[in-house]
Amino acid sequence: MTTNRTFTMIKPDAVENGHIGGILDKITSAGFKIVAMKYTQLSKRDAQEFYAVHSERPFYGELVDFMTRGPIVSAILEKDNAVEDFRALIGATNPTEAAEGTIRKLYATSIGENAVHGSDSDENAAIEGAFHFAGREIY
Ligand code: RTP
Ligand code: MG
Repeated sequence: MTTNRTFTMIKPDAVENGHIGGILDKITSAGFKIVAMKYTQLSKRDAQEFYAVHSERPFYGELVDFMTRGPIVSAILEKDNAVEDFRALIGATNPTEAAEGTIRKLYATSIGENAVHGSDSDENAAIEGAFHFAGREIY
């Protein structure tokens, strides 16, 4: 699969723990170019809509509470094969299963509070990017 853009968020746990700089360094050092970025906080409604695909899962309420408890950094990233390469860079959902050197291995706290989001398909990357950014905010 090849694509050139993906969408990410640095989640509230990583912001609280002072890891914005470390995570952005990993992202840009891996060859991703930032084409849109903002520091913002999700409302409950935003988080419910963003994670609607998980609405029947037992962790949905906890996930919405977590993702709205403090600011996040959201960004659109550009690179060849962006979606797949970024998922490799962040590592497994559960940091105890994440490979050495991945962002989640380095910075995540738990399976729920796992430092970063990465889109799981080209289609979702486009939907998620458009959810967070107006066209004029993307360079
Ligand atoms: P993400 O969407 O954030 O990039 O993470 P992912 O694809 O690796 O994982 P996904 O299955 O899409 O789950 C979305 C987020 O929900 C939280 N979660 N908590 N407590 C739990 O068992 C649990 N499982 C998932 C995590 O914040 C996960 O990233
Ligand atoms: Mg996911």
